[in-house]
Amino acid sequence: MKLEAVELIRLNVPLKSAFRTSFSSVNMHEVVWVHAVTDEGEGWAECGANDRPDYSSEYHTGAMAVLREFILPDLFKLGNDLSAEAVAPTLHWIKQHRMAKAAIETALLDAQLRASKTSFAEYFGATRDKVPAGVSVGIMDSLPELMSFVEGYLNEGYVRIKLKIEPGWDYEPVKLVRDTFGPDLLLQVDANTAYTRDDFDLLKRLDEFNLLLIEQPIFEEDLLGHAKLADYIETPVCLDETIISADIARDAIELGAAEIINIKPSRVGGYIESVKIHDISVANNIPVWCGGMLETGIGRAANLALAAMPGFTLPGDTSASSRYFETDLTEPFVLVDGHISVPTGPGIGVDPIPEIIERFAVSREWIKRPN
Ligand code: NPQ
Ligand code: MG
Repeated sequence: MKLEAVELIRLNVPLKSAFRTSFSSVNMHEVVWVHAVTDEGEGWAECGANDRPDYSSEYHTGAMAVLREFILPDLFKLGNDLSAEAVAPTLHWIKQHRMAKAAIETALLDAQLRASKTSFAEYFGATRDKVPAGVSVGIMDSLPELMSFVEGYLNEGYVRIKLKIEPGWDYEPVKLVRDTFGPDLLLQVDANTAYTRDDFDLLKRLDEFNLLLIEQPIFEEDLLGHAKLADYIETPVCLDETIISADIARDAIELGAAEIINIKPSRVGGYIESVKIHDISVANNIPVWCGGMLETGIGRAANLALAAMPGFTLPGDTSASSRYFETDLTEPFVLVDGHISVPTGPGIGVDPIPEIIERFAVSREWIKRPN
């Protein structure tokens, strides 16, 4: 395969309701798409970076710059020796920038698999044609507002509720949701690193609610702190922001810092590394689930294929398009009896809708193979 050109598209997609976490509150989802044109066909992918370096060190304009200045020049140089599998080894000299790397690796994987008429699900060895859907519920201004959203999602059929927490918004909302919807509700929390080692006793109080897991309670680089917390509380500790590679996943598991792992392909450098983390986790009996970055249909399609792999034994943040958007930029992903169907078509299995791209695009830039 040979890379001919890449289009970087910036899109501003309004959210149906504000999404507040311990690190931001947004009502517009700004996203970058990577559209790869090769001699074997075209591929599409979504960059997981936010517009600000708040979830991770990466952000839109930074990701576009590293693609433009370092990543794409190297991939053009590969000529016909390019493949999705060649991306990570070729770009190994570039430190971090995993979300930027993941975006081009995924777009090339989409082009490669569309050409070979293979779906992402087949490429990953997925074993399910639909996956159970959880939903991530942001921090709200009041408990009644939270309850109305949670009730709405349960009425839609979501099989698992994830509550965003932060100091001052933790024990009460969790207690109210557990007491209101009962002991059988699959319930978990996500702190996005909002607590410290001084909060262990506060976090231990959440043990009374029989949560599936507590996600990323403290600073992402504090592996030992998560291992100590895992020893100190009953609720399983799940890592998100910390797990940026298969090597870190292996160490976190060995240290006892990761009892469950949230796999986000963009965060770990792509789907090929995600499969490695899946395999390491299965080998160590560590459950994994597919996390989300508020993806549009282009990113959501690929995540659903990954979430259909055998080791993804917990419901993911693989929610329906309607969780975030009035209008998605591909055919919408719809919740049916708490599940979402895995695309079966070649590559990611969905196509962007040109007129909707036009509605939300704020910039489009082509980077062509140098002569
Ligand atoms: C998480 N995802 O699991 C992330 C947090 C996140 C579904 O909770 C814009 C603003 C994009 C906030 C992407 C979910 C975001 C965002 C992800 C929060 O930690
Ligand atoms: Mg998280």
